[in-house]
Amino acid sequence: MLLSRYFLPVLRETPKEAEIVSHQLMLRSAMIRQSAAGIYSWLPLGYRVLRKIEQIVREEQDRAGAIELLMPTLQSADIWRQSGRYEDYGKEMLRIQDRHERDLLYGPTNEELITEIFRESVKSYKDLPKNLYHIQWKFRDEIRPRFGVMRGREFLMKDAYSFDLTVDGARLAYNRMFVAYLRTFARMGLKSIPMAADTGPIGGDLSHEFIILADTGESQVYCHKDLIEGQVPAADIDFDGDLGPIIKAWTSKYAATDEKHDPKRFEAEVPAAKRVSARGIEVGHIFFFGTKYSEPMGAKVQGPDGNMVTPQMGSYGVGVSRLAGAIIEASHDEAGIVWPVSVAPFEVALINLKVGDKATDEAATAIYQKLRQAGIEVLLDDTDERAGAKFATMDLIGLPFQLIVGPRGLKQGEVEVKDRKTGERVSLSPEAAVNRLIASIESRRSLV
Ligand code: 5CA
Repeated sequence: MLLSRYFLPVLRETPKEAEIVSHQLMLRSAMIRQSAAGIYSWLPLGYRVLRKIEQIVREEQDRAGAIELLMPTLQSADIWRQSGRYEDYGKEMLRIQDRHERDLLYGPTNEELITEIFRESVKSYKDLPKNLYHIQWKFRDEIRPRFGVMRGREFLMKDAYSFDLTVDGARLAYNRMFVAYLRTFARMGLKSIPMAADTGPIGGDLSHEFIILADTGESQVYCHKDLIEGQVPAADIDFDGDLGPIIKAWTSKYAATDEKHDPKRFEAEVPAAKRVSARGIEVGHIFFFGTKYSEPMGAKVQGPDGNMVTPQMGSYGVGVSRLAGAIIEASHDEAGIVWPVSVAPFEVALINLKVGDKATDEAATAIYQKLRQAGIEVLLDDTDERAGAKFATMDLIGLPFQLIVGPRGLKQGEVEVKDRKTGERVSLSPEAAVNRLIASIESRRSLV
C-alpha cells in the first residue's frame, strides 16, 4: 500500500476525551473515530487489525471443532420472552419496534436465538455434540461507555454455543473452549489468565473469565504469580484427546475476579511472595449453564433409549473489538503502538526519505515489490513529508519493522532496518535487508 493513496488521518495532539493510552493511541493513529458515545467507525488501519484479530479467533475456534455461522444483529423479542430474559435484561437492551409495531431488539448476546435454531433443526442425540459460533456486532446500552473500544455500546464479539447430551459431555465442550482461548490470546502476544468468575445475566454456576493484567483494567483480580507464565498448548493439540491435565494445570492455582475472591483461601493457598493483586482486562468469558435456555424454550432431542432429553448448554464469548485496545495496553511505548507481527495492520513500514530523488525512488520501489512478492504486507511512505514527521508517524502506528531508504545510505549501498520493539537498527544492503525482514516476519507470524 502506498501511503500517498491510503487513508491515514493521524492526529498530532492527544485527544482530551481519551483517558487511557490505548484509546488515545487508537484515535491518534487513525484506527477509529467515535460516531456516538460508545459507538465507533473503524478506519482502514484499525479495520485491518480488527480483521486479523477476528481471523485468529476464527482459526482457533475451527481448530477446536466449533462451526461458524452468522446470526443477525436484530432479534425478535418473542424468543427472549420464552427464556424469561426480555424483562430481566433491563435498560442495557436496546429495544426497537418495526413498522408493524412488532418488538425487536439489537442482540446483546445470542443464547435465545441459537437455542431457537437448534430447537427447529436438531431432533436426535446422533447430531450431538455441536458447538456453533459467530462473530457479530452486539449492542449493550452500557451506563458508562468508556475507554474507547474497551467498553463500547456497539462492539464485536465472538460467541459460541455448545449443545451436549450429558453434563459430562458439556464439560468436555467447556474444556475445549478453555484451551482454544489460551491459544487465541497467546497468538496475539497476550498473557491471559483464566479466573473463576461471576456469571451475571448469562447465568449458570461454572464460569471463567480470561484476564489480561493491565493497570487500566476495569476488574480487580487476584491470582498466583506462576499463572502469568503458564504454558500454552501447541498448535497440534488434540482436541479429541484428554484435555484434563491442561485444565488442571491452569485451574489448580488460585485465580479469581473480585466477585469470586475469597481472601482467606487466597492467603491459605498462595505464599505471600506469589500473591498477585492487580487490575485486569476481561478479554473472554466462558459459561456452563446446563438447561437454563434449552428447558424454558423447549429444545429437546431424542436420546439413545427413545426418551426425550433436554440438552446441556454452554456459551463462550471473546471481546474481539475490545482486544484491539487490550493488545495496545499491553504493547506500546512513549512513541506509540508496538504491534506484534500477528495482528499488525502492515508488517513493514518502508520509508522513502527523499521522494523525487531518482535513485532513492527506484531503490524503494524495488524493495517494495520484492517484499510484496514474498507475501509481506508493506506500507510505503512515498509522501514528501519531512523525515522527522515520517518517523513519528511510523513509530505512532507501530508496524513491527521499519525499512529506511535514503540517498546518503544508498551511496554506500545500504539501507537501514529498525525493529520497532527493541529500537535496534542495522545497516544492510537492500537485498540483505529484504531477506532479513522476510525471515524475521515469517518466524514471528505465529507466536505459539
Ligand atoms: N453470551 C456470553 C458468552 S458468548 C456473553 O455474552 N458473555 S459476556 O457478556 O461475558 O461477553 C463476552 C465478552 O465480550 C467479554 O468477555 C468481553 O471481552 C466482551 N464485552 C462485553 N461487554 C463489552 C463491551 N461493552 N465492550 C466491549 N467488549 C465487551
